[in-house]
This record gives sequence, structure tokens and C-alpha cells, in this order.
Amino acid sequence: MMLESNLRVALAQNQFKLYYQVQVDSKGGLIGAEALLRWIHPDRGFISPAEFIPLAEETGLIVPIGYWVLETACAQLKKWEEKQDTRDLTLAVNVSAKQFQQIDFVQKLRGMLERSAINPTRLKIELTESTILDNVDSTTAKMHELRELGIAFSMDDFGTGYSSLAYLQRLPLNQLKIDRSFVRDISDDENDATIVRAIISLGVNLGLNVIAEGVETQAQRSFLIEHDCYAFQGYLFSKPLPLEGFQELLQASR
Ligand code: G
Ligand code: G
Ligand code: MN
Ligand code: NA
Repeated sequence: MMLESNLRVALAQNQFKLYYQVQVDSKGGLIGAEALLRWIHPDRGFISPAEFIPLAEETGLIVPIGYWVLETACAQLKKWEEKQDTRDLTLAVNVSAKQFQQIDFVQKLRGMLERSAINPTRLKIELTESTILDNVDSTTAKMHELRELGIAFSMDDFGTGYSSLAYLQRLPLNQLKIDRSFVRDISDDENDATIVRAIISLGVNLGLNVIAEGVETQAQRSFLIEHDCYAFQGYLFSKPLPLEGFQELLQASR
């Protein structure tokens, strides 16, 4: 059974690790990566965030865990910035609602950016529709403050929530990320195909870039390109990798 105390120990004893999954353009060129949290338990091995994030959210531990993720992401960006061939990488980080809604989130993140001295435009925050809609006014205000600093925003799992078009236009977003549940069957499910086309044209019309996640096959990639989506993430390109593996992949692709 998973307990709150296990999560505290995990944080205290450095059992969390960031994995990195590439994001590519239609020519296979690298555009960035998403940082994905993993828990490597000394006895139980690899534990998926799908298993522990819900408990972390319930207990509020997602807040210190989330700051660890952001600190680690900033430190990694700093290292990448110092090398010619990784200088322009961007890194997307998932931030949960509970963390984004902390009253001092902007202040804390600003502190991290200053301490790490990274270029904030390399950092992208992925929020879900429900995070934003939970508390539209304060979330929008925070997004604007962070955007002033140069941070980019992607709306994760797009299409699964209840965003109204009015909000979408008001939010300082850079990107819509098409949820993988729609991508899975685009080639044979007419409803999913229609939804994906609608999301792409919505993005284009709002001046946002659109990325598809969960791209596993050439057929899915071709469909997306045919319908004007040119950024992808998924097993077709690479699964999420530990830092060493991710960096090897980068070197191999350049
Ligand atoms: O990487 P994977 O598909 O196993 O992730 C499962 C879920 O956990 C996804 O919904 C993903 O967004 C979430 N997740 C992964 N890493 C983080 C993280 O660092 N913070 C938060 N809040 N969620 C994460
Ligand atoms: O909710 P979020 O988009 O943050 O979740 C990302 C998760 O999706 C990661 O945990 C990753 O393991 C998973 N993922 C990444 N690429 C693929 C893919 O091509 N297929 C499937 N099924 N899952 C993927
Ligand atoms: Mn995500
Ligand atoms: Na997603």
C-alpha cells in the first residue's frame, strides 16, 4: 500500500527522478522535451506518477514535490544552456492545480529562475483545463505575471476538459497539447478525427501552436501533418528516458 509517509521519505531520500521525452517537428527536428516525474523506490522499483500523483495531490505533498521538479528542471536547463548543441532546448514541466494555486507560487518560481539564472523562455509550464477553470481569475493573473517573465504555457490534455472558447482567447497561452486519447484512433475513428481537426484549427485561429501527444504510428503522424499539426510527442519518436538516455538520443540526432 502506498502511504503519505512513503512519499515524504521519497522526497527526503531523493528517490524521485526526472525523465525526459522529446518533442519533434514534422522533419524530425528536435523542438524540446517534457520532464516527467518518476519514483524509483529502493524495494518496489519503478512507480508510475499515475499511481502516486493522486495521493500527492490529496496530501498536499504535490507542492514540495512540484518544487523539486521545477528546481531540477531549472538546474537541467542551466546545464543545457551552457553547451552549444543543447542551448536552444525548451523544457515543459507539469504543474498541478494545487501547486499553481499556492499564493506564493509566482514569487517562489521567480526566485528559482533568478537563482538558476536560466533564460525563462526555455521553460514551459503545462497546465490542465481544470487547473485553469478551478479559479479562472487568479490563475489568469498568475499566468500573465509568469508570461511577463518569459515563461511559456501549454494547455495539457486539451479536449478532455471544459474550456470555453472565451477563456481560451483571454489566457496567455502559447500551445495546445492534444490529448493522446484523441490521437490514438485518429486513423479509424471519425469522431476522434473530427475532434483533432477541430482542435488544430482552433489553435491555428487563436494563434497558438499545437502539439499532439501519444503519437505512436506513422499513420497518426501523417494524419496530423495533413491537417496542419507539425509538432509531436510520443513513442514513435521516443519514450520518456532518463537523462543519460535522453542526452544520447540528442547526440545521435545531431
Ligand atoms: O509519464 P506518465 O504518462 O507515466 O505520467 C502519468 C501522469 O502523471 C500524466 O498525467 C502526467 O501529466 C503526470 N505527471 C508526470 N510528471 C509529473 C510532474 O512532474 N508533476 C505533475 N503534477 N504531474 C506529472
Ligand atoms: O498527462 P501528460 O501529457 O503529462 O502525460 C504524459 C504521459 O504520456 C507520460 O507519462 C508518458 O509516459 C505518456 N506517453 C508519452 N508518449 C506516449 C505514447 O506515445 N503513448 C502512450 N500511450 N503514452 C505516452
Ligand atoms: Mn503533460
Ligand atoms: Na497529456
